[in-house]
Amino acid sequence: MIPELPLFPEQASTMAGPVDQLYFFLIALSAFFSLLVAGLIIAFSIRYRRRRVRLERPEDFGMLQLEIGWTVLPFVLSMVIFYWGAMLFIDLRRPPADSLEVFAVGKRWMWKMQHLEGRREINELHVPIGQPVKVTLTSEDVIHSFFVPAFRVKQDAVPGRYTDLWFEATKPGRYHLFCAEFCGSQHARMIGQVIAMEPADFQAWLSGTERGAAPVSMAEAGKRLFTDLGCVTCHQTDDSGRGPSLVNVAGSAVELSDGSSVVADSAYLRESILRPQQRVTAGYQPIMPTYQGLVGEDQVLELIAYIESLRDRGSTPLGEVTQRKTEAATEGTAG
Ligand code: HEC
Ligand SMILES: [Cu+2]
Repeated sequence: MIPELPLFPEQASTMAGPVDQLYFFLIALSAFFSLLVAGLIIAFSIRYRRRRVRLERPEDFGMLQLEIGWTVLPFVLSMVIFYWGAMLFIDLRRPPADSLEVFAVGKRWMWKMQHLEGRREINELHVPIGQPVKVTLTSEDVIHSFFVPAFRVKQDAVPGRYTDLWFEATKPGRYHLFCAEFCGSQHARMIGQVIAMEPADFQAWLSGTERGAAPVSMAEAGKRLFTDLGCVTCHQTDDSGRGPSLVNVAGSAVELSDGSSVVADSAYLRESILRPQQRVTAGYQPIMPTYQGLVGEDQVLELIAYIESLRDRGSTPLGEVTQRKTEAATEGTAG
């Protein structure tokens, strides 16, 4: 009747295996040297315990080969650990270009998730298996941390900043989601689930058919906010407004009034909405009001999704909402 005590969480992502291999290698290496050193201490203290005989020529004890050996071996081992760890880290830090995008906002004490297609969830994240998923994180209050042990991924969600992590789930199931950064009295209850589904089931879930009405996409929701908050009064689809046109701004280089330039990534767009005076676009007056406190982080994400959908290309009419995921995949290197 002893309850099962799993020492290791299930391996449910493509990264789980490689992360565990490095971990076990480090454990084995540490165990080997710990036992070696402990064994030698015991063996030597018996062998060289104090006796009547005095050692005659202590200067003979130097051994060049031994010196070289215990210098070179730790060096090689630490380089192996470094290379292995660095390669894994680089893989973990770089979401593949064809990743599905989802958004998670930490808030004491819950996770608010958004899908580009519009479905929202609290403390649950539905994802398809067999496809990389990039989670963009931020926080409305303090630092939280998005931790899915079965996927071997963990990333802080920092207020005022976007961070991200990615994973590719390998088998359907429900996996624990923890907040791994102490964030207040209810921190321990800031838990949720990542639900990995077969791609077809995920599509059905995403389009909301199980509930009837199709959800409003993030870009559509952002477009509504853009009207409701009065952004349209200054930002038109051409440069006739008091503010610059936002068509094609996302991902492009923006000239600033101090002569420098900046790539309009999501962090810049976010700052432009919440603290417009921080970096003023060249050729414009700093008249844009701040929206800090007026919009939540999830709404900022929707506004950004809308701005990123504003593309002036070929058949897409200005202001029409286009699909962002496919664009991100084809534009990986363009910015
Ligand atoms: C009173 C007019 C006005 C309103 C309302 C306004 N803006 Fe602006 N906006 C500007 C001006 C002027 C600039 C350029 C100067 C600057 O960077 O502050 C600007 C800059 C921006 C930029 C940076 C664009 C670039 O090319 O660097 C973004 C993004 C933006 N606004 C989004 C918004 C959003 C979203 C809203 C609504 C929530 C909004 N603006 C409401 C006037 C406005
Ligand atoms: Cu938390």
